[in-house]
Amino acid sequence: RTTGASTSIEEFHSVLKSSRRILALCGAGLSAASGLGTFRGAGGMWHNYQATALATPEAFEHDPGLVWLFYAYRRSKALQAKPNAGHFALAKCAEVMNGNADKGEFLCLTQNVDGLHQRANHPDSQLKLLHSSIFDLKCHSCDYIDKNNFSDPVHPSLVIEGDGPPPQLSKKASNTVSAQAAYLDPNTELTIPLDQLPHCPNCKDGLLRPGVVWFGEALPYNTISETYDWIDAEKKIDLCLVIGTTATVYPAAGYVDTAREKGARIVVINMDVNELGAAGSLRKGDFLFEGDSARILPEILR
Ligand code: BJW
Repeated sequence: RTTGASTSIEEFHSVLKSSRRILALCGAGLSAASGLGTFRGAGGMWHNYQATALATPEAFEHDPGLVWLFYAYRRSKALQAKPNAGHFALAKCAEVMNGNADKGEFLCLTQNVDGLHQRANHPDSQLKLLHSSIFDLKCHSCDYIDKNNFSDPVHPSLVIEGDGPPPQLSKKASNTVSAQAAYLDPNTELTIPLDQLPHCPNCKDGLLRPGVVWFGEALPYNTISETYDWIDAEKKIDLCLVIGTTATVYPAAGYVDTAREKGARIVVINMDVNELGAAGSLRKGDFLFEGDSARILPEILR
């Protein structure tokens, strides 16, 4: 599926030099070198306890404490992590190209919610958080939203002990099939009693939840519309960098095909190129760099 793609950094540099509009789609693999787990594949943090069981509104409605523990753990890990050389290389590229008519435009679409792009000083206007931020909290019942809440623990009942995921998650995960079945059983006990979970300071009634985009939920309206404005501009896209993502979750993955339709060469940077969705079919003119994006991005974006 990757036949014909070039692996030459030299060749890439000469294409990069003449590129005026660059789109990047980032995923969890970009933050792997910062010590944060991915979702799928080898080392996928949800490998044992099914993404779909934890990242849906239905899961939250069924056992909010379990879902909160998953997010409290990831918030805490993200706060301890530092942006890596890949985040910095992207931020620098965006800054150099930003607002300079001669040098072109760079837009980074990230599926990551961990805040590491922002901490690498990626210019805000060149960064779209497709799945929002793990540091936003919102009410599950009313419109209340608390943005950039970096408190850790996020609530006294959500203290994360030790280094690994909370044991409640591992227990449910011991066998993914039966865990899923148990999970859907309305008679299972709640992981944390409702009155001990964070509640909305506005309506008082509703539970607070992580402000991320779960399966079945719409992506933030402004983010999508600004992304389409950029992509649909009457201009060619020269390059589409697909970094550390399986490109299997939509609509994010669809931007790779759209960029291709707008003339872009696809550039895949991934540790494991065997299981890629929308970015899997590379052809002549495309590029493929297999390995850690924290090592590859600084080399290719030099
Ligand atoms: C390295 C590395 C190293 C490792 N260096 N590489 C068709 C069209 C449109 C939608 C759909 C569709 N079919 C189905 C849908 C619905 C659904 C969907 O896409 N499902 C798919 C499973 C098929 N999509 C949705 O529900 C979306 N919403 C939607 O469509 O709304 C419609 C709507 C409109 C109007 C009203 C209402 C609804 C929402 C999707 C939300 C996804 N959310 C999550 C959780 C976010 C919060 C959180 O973080 O917890 O987003 S799921 C999870 O997957 C997370 C990620 O951002 C996302 C993508 O994962 P990613 O980043 O690719 O990670 P991995 O683990 O898959 O890959 C890591 C890669 O890194 C691997 O390739 C490794 O090899 C590599 N790697 N180390 C470089 N060091």
